[in-house]
Amino acid sequence: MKRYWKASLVMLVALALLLAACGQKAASPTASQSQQQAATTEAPTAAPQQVQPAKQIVFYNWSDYIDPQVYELFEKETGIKVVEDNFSSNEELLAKLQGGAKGYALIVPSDYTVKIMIDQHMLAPLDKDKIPNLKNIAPKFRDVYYDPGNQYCVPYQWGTTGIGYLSDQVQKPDSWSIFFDPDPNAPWYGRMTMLDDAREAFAAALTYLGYDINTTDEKQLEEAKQALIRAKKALSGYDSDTYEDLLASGENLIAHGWNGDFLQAQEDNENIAYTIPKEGGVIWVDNVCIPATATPEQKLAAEMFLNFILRPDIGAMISEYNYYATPNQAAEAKLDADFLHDPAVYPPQEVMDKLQFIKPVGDAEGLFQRMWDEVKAAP
Ligand code: SPD
Repeated sequence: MKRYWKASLVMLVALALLLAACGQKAASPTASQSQQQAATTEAPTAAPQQVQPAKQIVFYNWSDYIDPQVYELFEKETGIKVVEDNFSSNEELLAKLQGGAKGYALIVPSDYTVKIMIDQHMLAPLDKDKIPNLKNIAPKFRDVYYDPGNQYCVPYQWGTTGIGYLSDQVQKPDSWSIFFDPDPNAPWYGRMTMLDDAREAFAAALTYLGYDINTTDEKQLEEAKQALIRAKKALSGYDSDTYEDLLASGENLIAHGWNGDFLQAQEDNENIAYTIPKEGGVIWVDNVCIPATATPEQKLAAEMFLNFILRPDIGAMISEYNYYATPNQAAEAKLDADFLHDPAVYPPQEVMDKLQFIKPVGDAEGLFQRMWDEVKAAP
């Protein structure tokens, strides 16, 4: 159900991007000295003009990742409308912005993609004076390798990548072999999906093979590619947006995916379960950042939104909706004990020890992409 409200907004996004480009402004509040300066760089001798926040901003986000009520509350409080557009993988987000897309005020890259974007000067540094609620971020999310001191991004949610399944029809899959050594006679053969995501798909295959998920060794990557091609025969498709719904409806029995998405889908089918195979899985942190292409007006409105979602009540509302863990310790304090003790959200230490972060691999990103294209093109 959650995605239907969004479908009706799709048409609005194009219009919103257009309006965003026009730099429309909301009535209040006023901006800081530093933004006044940014807005007047073209005419340094002229009297500084006050930057007003944009009336409407576009948030480029993963699907089903925020409670739509957050937008309503924010608009009520500030007069600023947030319109959402969606992407399905970090690589799609990166390619879109590298391709020159403008008009987005907020984006949600994962850890390794934040690093790539910072290195490529694609993000605007945050004006922390505008985001006092940054103090709510838990210390371990402040000095992250990809953005030390949260100079560019606000940590949004964190989670894991593993396997979701219908527990009334499938025994708990304890190994990635369910994908990479598929049994053609199993009832789930042809009723499984994998994420449509190069780095995530290779991470699953490399973990199964016992390799580092950030390897750049061509022989290991070739082995992983062959494993992915073997798995492909047992899949109904690659999907990063509706895979949990396809489980909930019973169309599929097993899916590679992100923990919170499966937990959300339990609202529609209580038999959905989530596990991290014995070989391990991926751990990640998604972050909300402002693209360097944002206008001063969009940036100010975006910083107001960042401060809003960092409020403890709003942070808790977001986790209650998307079932992902929050890096916001003040919000965490407001969440139910059941949520905080759910091992599918907060894996126990022995599972945490088997999780790896996807990291930037420099020039080898191209190798991953080429091999992924070969997997996608394989019969
Ligand atoms: N439905 C929202 C899912 C967000 C997942 N982002 C995680 C990306 C890790 N590579």
